[in-house]
Amino acid sequence: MSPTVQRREFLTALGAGIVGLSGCVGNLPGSGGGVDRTIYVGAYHWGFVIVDESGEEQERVSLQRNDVLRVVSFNTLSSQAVRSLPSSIRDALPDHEALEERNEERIPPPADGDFHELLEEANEQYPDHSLAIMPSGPVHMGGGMMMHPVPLPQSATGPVVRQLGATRRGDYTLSCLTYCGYGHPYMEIDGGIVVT
Ligand SMILES: [Cu+2]
Repeated sequence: MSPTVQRREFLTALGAGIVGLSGCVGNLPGSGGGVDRTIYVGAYHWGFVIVDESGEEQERVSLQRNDVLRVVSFNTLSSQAVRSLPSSIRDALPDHEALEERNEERIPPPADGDFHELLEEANEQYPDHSLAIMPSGPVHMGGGMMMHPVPLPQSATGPVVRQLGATRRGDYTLSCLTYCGYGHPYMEIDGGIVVT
């Protein structure tokens, strides 16, 4: 099993039971103070789009140790959640065709069936995602920045906001822990956040 698969199974098995690791300070409504960086993370079939506050898409987010990161995450299929975002963020989101093209660049083609059909099927049958952030590489319980899986259902009425302390240097992976069809195993960004 790859480290990624192990990590996913591990987190899926423990679910929300792993509270208490450093870095996850949960939902702090109204606590705008102390945030060093805000990113918007859109989940789609089958990947994530990261947009910074100025409306620029980012491949990677670099943080300094001890920065406080605010993560605003949403499902790109959730029209209500998307509508509630600042317009600069909404405008930065690639359209569905552009996202579909990314799949073909990143994900091995299906042995039978084609991408488009599998995507339509996923949109209908598995429209929900989730987002977890965890240290890249094999599972370890040593702490570091961690965002426990937040559900990102298509039916959501708004984005989910979390704040994380970048307490430890390293690379962090964003991944979806909710089965969402053919491309689900590829729905992660390894090293999408780097703390230096
Ligand atoms: Cu997903």
